[in-house]
Amino acid sequence: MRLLLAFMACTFAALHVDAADIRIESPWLLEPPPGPGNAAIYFGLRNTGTSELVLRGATVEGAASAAVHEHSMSEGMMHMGPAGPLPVKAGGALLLAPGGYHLMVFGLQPRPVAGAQLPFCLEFEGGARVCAEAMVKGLAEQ
Ligand SMILES: [Cu+2]
Repeated sequence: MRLLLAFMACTFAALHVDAADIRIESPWLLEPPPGPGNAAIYFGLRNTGTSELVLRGATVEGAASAAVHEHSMSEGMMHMGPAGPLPVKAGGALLLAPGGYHLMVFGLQPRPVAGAQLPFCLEFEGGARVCAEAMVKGLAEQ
């Protein structure tokens, strides 16, 4: 019985993640150079709810695909690659910023230009989905 209760509590916690508890703060990206249309979106992610959030994936308007990436240093070189699902504690926040986590976007068509807004949606464990518009900045404004 105790096991069953624990299982039910977990299920409830996962289902209880509410889009209203998730804030995407100041999303932006640098205008991608001419070419394949790859870019990195940066933003703050705030969890105002009472259960942990787990960022699983994303969709970006006009993009072939998008994934959470992480920059890391090894042997004096900057590398980047896919990051696992990212947890954000209840009441906590996570910053996706240059040199760290970012939302990697591949194959953006048409290529967004400085001054435009790029719509995107984040997907969380439990099914919550939150959308925002990232501001496209020119090289001089970053
Ligand atoms: Cu990347």
